Amino acid sequence: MKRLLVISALLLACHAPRQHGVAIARAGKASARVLVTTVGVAIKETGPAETVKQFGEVYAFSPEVFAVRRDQPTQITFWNLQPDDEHDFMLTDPQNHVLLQTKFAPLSKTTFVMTFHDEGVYPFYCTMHQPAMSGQIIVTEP
Ligand SMILES: [Cu+2]
Repeated sequence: MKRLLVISALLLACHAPRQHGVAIARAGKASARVLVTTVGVAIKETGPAETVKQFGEVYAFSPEVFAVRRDQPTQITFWNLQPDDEHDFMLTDPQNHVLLQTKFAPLSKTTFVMTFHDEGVYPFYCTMHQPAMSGQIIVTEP
């Protein structure tokens, strides 16, 4: 009987509720910080004109790949450096379900505190500037 109780307790511990997904807030305490900027790689105002003609305007997130730790609240701030271009940010989970979609106005700073509860690769995109303006958040073990 005692043995059965111990096994039951162990099973309960293994099935203790654990939060899945990602918590996204606009503010809060964070123990890590990442700053992501938007970069004009080839744009109509400054060229190179031949590149814009061939590829269209090309923008990128910088950094476009970064790592965060699972269960660690991480402040992620976006600076849209373009004075006259809007960007957006669509974050998905590893199964491509959309977790967040938001816009960044020209010359804006936008901050989130994100806490990922599952390890994996989380793709993100600016849907206005595909395919170049894309990236990934890699969630690693704590
Ligand atoms: Cu963009």
